[in-house]
Amino acid sequence: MHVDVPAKVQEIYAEVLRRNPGEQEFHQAVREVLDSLAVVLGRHGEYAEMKTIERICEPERQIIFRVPWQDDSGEVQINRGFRVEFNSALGPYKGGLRFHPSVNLGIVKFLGFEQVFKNALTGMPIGGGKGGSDFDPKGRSDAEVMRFCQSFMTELYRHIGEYTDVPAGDIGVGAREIGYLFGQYKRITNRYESGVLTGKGLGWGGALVRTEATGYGAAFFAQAMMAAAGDSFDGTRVVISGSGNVAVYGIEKVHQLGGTVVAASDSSGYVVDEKGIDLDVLKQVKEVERGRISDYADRVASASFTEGGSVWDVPCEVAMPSATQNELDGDAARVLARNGCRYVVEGANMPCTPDAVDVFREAGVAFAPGKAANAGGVATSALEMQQNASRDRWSFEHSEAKLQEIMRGIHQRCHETAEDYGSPGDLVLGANVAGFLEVAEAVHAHGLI
Ligand code: NDP
Ligand code: 2IT
Repeated sequence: MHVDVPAKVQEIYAEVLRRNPGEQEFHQAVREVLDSLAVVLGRHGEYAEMKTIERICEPERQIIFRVPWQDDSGEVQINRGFRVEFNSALGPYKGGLRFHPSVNLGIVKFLGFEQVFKNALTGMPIGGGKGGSDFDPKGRSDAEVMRFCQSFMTELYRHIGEYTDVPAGDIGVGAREIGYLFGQYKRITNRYESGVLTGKGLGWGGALVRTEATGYGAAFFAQAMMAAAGDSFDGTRVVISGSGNVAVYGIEKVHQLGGTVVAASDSSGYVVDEKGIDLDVLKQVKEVERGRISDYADRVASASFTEGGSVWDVPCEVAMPSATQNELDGDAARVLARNGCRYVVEGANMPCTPDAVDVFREAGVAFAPGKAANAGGVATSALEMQQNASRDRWSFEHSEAKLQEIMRGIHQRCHETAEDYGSPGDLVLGANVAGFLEVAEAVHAHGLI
C-alpha cells in the first residue's frame, strides 16, 4: 500500500483535534510525537495499514468521577477525579496522580500519552496511564488531605490493581498522600496488595531510591548527554526550576556530580544563591515545613528572592526545568541561549513550549525531552513493583546503580535511534521513535484491539 506520509500525519493530527476539542496540552504532546513519526511510517507501512498510530492516540479507557469530602469547617467540597488508562501493550497502566487546581482531562491525557512512550523507553514491563484531581492541597490540613484521599480512592480502587493499573505520585502527591490512598485501598479490598501503588513509605513496601529517582535520574541523563559531547558537570553553573520532589533531588545529584545549582523556584518566584543552594535548608523549608521558596532566602544570607519574574533570567550553562508544563517559552529560551546555556534537560513533563525547543535547535543548545530525561522516577517505580512481587528489598547502592544504568541505556537508545533515522543529536526524535517502536510492535502483535 502506498502511503503519502506527510499527508497521513496531517490527517491523523486533524482527527485528534476533531475528537478532543479544547485539550491544548494533549494536542501539543501528540503534535510533537507525530512530527517525529513521519520517518517511521516511511519504513513501516504495516503501521499505516493497521492504523497503529491512530490507535495509540486514543486512550484505552478514560474514567472521570466525583470526589465529595468535608473540610475542617464542616463545609462540603466537591472535586473531580480522573484516571486515563492510555495503553497497556507493554504492561499494566502505570503513571502518577496529580493533585493541582489546574488539572483537567486534557492535562491528564497529555501526561498519560507522554507516559506511554516514557515507560516504553525504560525497557520495563509497564504500560502508560495518568490520573489526578483538581483538588488543591495548598493550605489544607493533614486531616483534610486524608479525607480527600479516602474519598478519591473510594472510587479509584475498583479500577486499579497490581496487574491492572498502578498509580504513583506526581505534582501535589507524595509519600503522605500515597499513604492515605494505600490505607483506604487496603481497607476497602481487604488485601495487602503492595504492588497496587508505588512511592510507598519505606516501612510498608516502599523502595529505596524511589523518592530521589526522578531528580537523580535527570542528572544522570544530563551526565550521559554531556559525556557524549566530551563534557561533564564539573564546575558548571546550573539552574533548576521548581522546588518539589524532582527539583530537590535533581539539585542533590548535580551537586554530587560537581555542578553548582544557583537558583530554584516555586509558583511565587525564585531564589538565587551564588554559593549554591543549601539542600539542608531547602529540604527543611519544602519537605518538612511545606513552606515557600522565599522562606529559603529569609534563612540563607547569600540568597535573594525575586517575586514573580522568570528563573530563566539567571545565567547558567545547564538548565533543568522541573516544575510544570509550558513553564519555559520561546522568550525564556532566547534569554538562556544568549546567556551561554549549552544543555537543557527536562525534569518536568513538557516544561518547554514547542517555540522554546525550536530556539534551542537553532541555537545549537543540546536538548533532552522529559519523556527520556525524567523516566528515572517511573523506572524506579517498576523496580519497586519488582521488589514487591518477589518480597525482596534492595540496598540503596544497588538501586541507585540500577537507576544510573537505566538512564545511560535510555540516553544511548535515543542517541542511536536519532542517528539511525537520519537526525543525529536530535534526542526528541530519538525518544519519540524509540518509544513508539517498542509500543507499536507489541500493539501490532496483540491484533486489532
Ligand atoms: P511537586 O509537587 O513535588 O513540586 C512541584 C513544583 O513545581 C513546586 O515547586 C511547585 O510550586 C511548582 N509548580 C507546580 N505547578 C506549578 C505551576 N502551575 N506554576 C509554577 N510552578 C508550579 O511535584 P514534582 O516535583 O513531583 O513534579 C514536578 C514535575 O516533574 C511535574 O511536571 C511532574 O509531572 C514531573 N515528574 C514527576 C515525577 C515524580 O516522580 N514525582 C516523575 C517524572 C516527572 P508551588 O509549590 O508553588 O505550586
Ligand atoms: O511523570 C511520571 O513519570 C511520574 N509522575 C512517575 C510515575 C510513576 O508511576 O512512578
